[in-house]
Amino acid sequence: MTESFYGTNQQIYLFKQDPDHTFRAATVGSGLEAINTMNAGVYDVIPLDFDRDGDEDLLVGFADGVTPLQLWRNEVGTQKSWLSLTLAGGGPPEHANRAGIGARIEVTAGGVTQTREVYAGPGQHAPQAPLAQQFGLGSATVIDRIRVRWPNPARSVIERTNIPVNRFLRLREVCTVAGDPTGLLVSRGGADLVLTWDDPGVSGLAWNVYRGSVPDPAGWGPALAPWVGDADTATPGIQYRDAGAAGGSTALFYLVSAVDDCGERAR
Ligand SMILES: [Ca+2]
Ligand SMILES: [Ca+2]
Repeated sequence: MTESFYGTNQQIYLFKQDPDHTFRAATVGSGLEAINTMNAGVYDVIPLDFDRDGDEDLLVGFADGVTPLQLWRNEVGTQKSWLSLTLAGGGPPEHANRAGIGARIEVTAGGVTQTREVYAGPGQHAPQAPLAQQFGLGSATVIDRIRVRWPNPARSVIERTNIPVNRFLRLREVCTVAGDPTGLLVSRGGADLVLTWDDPGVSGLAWNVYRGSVPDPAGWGPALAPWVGDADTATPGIQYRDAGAAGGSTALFYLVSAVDDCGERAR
């Protein structure tokens, strides 16, 4: 999506990118052509997710001096998968780049890698769009990898893998991985085993539940249930129900591990 400021054109254009990286015009039929028929002179277009549903809406300004700002709500963006990623730079206050300006982000999902750089102001007129980076992920159900290269002297890199789609994620340049759960209990509910642990009330925190048939977790497979949250707000703590597990004849061992935007503690 772009605008043309030159000459008397001053119109908005929407383009669709094809897999071969070329673009084709998509303005007609998008609804945005109504902006151009006003002939008010499109002056600035800022993509921003004002309603916090995960897709980019548009704030449109005009050059004629009388037409008020327009806010165009995206009603189709969340029909596909998405990610909203915000960076938080670390470091001492006098040297910090909290917004991560200059960071390079690569998001890989569904066999496609998208690259973004966080920047301040797009040039002429220099309006500042929100710093959250929106990624459209098509029909992907999981993000294979997020890679951030920070603009610090060492160009340090962080990576996160296997992250569910459709979420607002904040990644920090310097992180301390969340601790272990407290108050972990296993109880029997019919044929199921129910794990319960304390909810520390920290936003952005989720839990991976692992299960093995031997005591040493080193030999276990991937998480039985990744990114478990508090789905049942009526019951204190966080619950995970392992359906049918109580009916088996073998011993089961569980491990619950906190995972946040810093990743997960090694086990
Ligand atoms: Ca939106
Ligand atoms: Ca929307």
